[in-house]
Amino acid sequence: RIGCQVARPLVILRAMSVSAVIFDLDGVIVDSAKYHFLAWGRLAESLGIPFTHEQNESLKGVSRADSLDRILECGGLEKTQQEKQTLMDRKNSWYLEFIHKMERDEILEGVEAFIVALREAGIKVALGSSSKNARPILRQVGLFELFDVIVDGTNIDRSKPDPQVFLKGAEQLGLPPVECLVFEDAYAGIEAATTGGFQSIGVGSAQELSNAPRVIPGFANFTVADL
Ligand code: B16
Ligand code: MG
Repeated sequence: RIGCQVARPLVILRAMSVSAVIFDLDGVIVDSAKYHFLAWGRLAESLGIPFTHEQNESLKGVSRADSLDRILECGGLEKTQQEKQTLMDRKNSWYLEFIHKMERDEILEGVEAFIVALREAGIKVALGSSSKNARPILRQVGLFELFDVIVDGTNIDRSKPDPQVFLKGAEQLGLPPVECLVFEDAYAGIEAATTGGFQSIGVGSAQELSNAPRVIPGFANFTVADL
């Protein structure tokens, strides 16, 4: 009992200190979710499977392979591994057509200024994305150089809600998860952060991110002092 009384204030103090911020990419830094929706929608249509915005919402943060499995399951279709690879390649080539046309004005409002302010405040900045296209997207919109650490879909074998992407980020930052704050737009991403022992803030709608300890609509009026 005495041990509990001593430990509790320490935990609270540590939870409040933020030494690094780990950003998700799709839906937090850029709105590429709309391009995933268009590309998956086109693939689903070609297979005769209806694909809605609600389904797209449930694929946020989920890997390409797992997303395809969920879509095929919805349509009651079974494919071989080779056929699945062909379908994923097709979807990705359509997705990349959109990504290659992305402009800097597709960076979500306020997030670049917030990242710059974090760096000025001595807080490290990392990316934790399930996307295998994360590095090209960051380069395309001119944000690549702002990140101290990048972990993406090419570095992990388990996508969100597994915490692997964030745990690798913390490891590369040289920090314990509790000192890192994750910004996420996906329910699966908040789950990953919580399971990994990270602090987290949801970006988007409080209704969709009901598992997040705190939710902000975006970075438009958000400053380092608000952390
Ligand atoms: P790719 P995030 C995730 O990125 C997306 O939210 C998810 O919709 C997508 O399926 C996944 O990346 C894989 O993307 O096909 O580009 O490898 O939100 O974790 O930054
Ligand atoms: Mg996301």
